[in-house]
Amino acid sequence: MGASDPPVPELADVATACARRLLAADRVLLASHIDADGLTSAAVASTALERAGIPFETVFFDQLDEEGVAALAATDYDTVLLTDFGSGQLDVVAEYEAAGAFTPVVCDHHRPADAETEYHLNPLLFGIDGASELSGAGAAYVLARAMAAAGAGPTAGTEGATRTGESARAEQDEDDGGGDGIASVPAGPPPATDGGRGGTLAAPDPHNRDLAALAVVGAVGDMQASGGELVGANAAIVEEGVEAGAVETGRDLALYGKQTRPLPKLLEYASDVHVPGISNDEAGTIRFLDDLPVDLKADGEWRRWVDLTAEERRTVVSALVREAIDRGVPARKVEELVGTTYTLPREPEGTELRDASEFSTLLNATARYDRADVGLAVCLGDRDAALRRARRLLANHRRNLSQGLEVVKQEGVTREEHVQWFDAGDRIRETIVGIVAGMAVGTEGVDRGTPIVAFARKSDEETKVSARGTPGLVRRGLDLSAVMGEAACEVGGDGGGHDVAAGATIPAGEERAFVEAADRVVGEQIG
Ligand SMILES: [Mn+2]
Repeated sequence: MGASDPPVPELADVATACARRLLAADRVLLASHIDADGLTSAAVASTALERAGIPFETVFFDQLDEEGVAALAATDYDTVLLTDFGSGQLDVVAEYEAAGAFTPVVCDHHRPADAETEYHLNPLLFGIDGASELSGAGAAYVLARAMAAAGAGPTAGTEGATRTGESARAEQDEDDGGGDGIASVPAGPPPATDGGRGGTLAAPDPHNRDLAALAVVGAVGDMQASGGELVGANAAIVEEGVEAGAVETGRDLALYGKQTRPLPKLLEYASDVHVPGISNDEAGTIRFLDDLPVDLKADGEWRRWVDLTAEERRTVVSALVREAIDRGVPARKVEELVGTTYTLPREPEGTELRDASEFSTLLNATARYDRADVGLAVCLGDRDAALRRARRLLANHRRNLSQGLEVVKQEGVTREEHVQWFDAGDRIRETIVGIVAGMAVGTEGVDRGTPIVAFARKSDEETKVSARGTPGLVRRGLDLSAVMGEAACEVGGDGGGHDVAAGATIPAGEERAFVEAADRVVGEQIG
């Protein structure tokens, strides 16, 4: 694939049209979603604008509702670029467009509302799955590539979107529900810092292919690699990133935290594949590692996975695989211990930024606490104040998670026939209750073979619901997106998400009725 070929041919024409519209603007208001995918979307789009010399301002919303669109319309920007949202709100956006408030350029991967607009880049309109094949950041990357190509010289392009895509809906339940405010970030490049612009963006590519690194972080943060690797259009973007030297892929231990976690914690905290005697078992993990011919410490500090030699890594992986088989873990699960990893080679080894999955977690930690400005600055290369702040937010996030897990351990879960549940009230933040529920699965008293439903107080009027399953349950037919959608609908709420993780918002006081409905629907799916 050459640098001048479009990364996703199906989207080439619409991307070119959107790019030309943006390049013709005097200035652009960029609005994006507050989560890892939305932050990376904004970073990709704003870098492309900056490189094209178009002045812009960036704003974030945790939800683009009618009020939000009105706020965009109230500015005096004529061109508004929406990333990682906008399609689902197209009915509202189109009304403002028709009234002459602004020209929208929508770059999204969520299910479009029943309305049309001229500049609408969405994989679902072209038969590409927006839940597994292209993220918001990936769509922004397609746009950024088209902007580089259109800026370099005219390319032929026609429009003519047809609706052929399957509907999809992003997971709702990890959204930061913190407020309905609009978070504004100053226009232009990040403030100059002592270190200047660092990391991936320190070596700009004339074709914007270096931005693939951020697109990969967004896709991973959007849980699009949950099957073990990125596929479809995402994989094409990975390939471009590799060609540009901004991304590396490899086969390695598929556990979270290879860059930053102390070796025992890497294994102990791994929850995707449950290995009895190691997962959630501190003493067991140490015993397991102590038996291996690998030094666990260097200069009195725990070593991390990145500190191990290739030989040592092989030793640990084969011992772990043997242990898993001996402990009766099914072969299919054992295979999941090794997967495709996405590394950002221009970021320093041993930092969160080096690993796409750890990078996305760092971004989520800024987003969940209403600090989109911090996450964006890190994406844009600030390796000083913003990175320090992001790390503090992540440490705080981890503290909140472990306190949340304590709440579940102390209060326990209630078993129904097909689901188990707990109501955290306001003892766990509603923005993290889904993650806590996922972490609780497999701990004492919480069954791994049953979906878990968690409630947390959102406001006096509303309760947040999060549900988590396992890949094994999904293979048996569990679809929590449908469960959350149907059960929420029955009690006057709204829900959706992924098959393995989903969420809903319901009226306060309807928790019991919701559990009954969810229990029934899960029973229909896997009973
Ligand atoms: Mn997204």
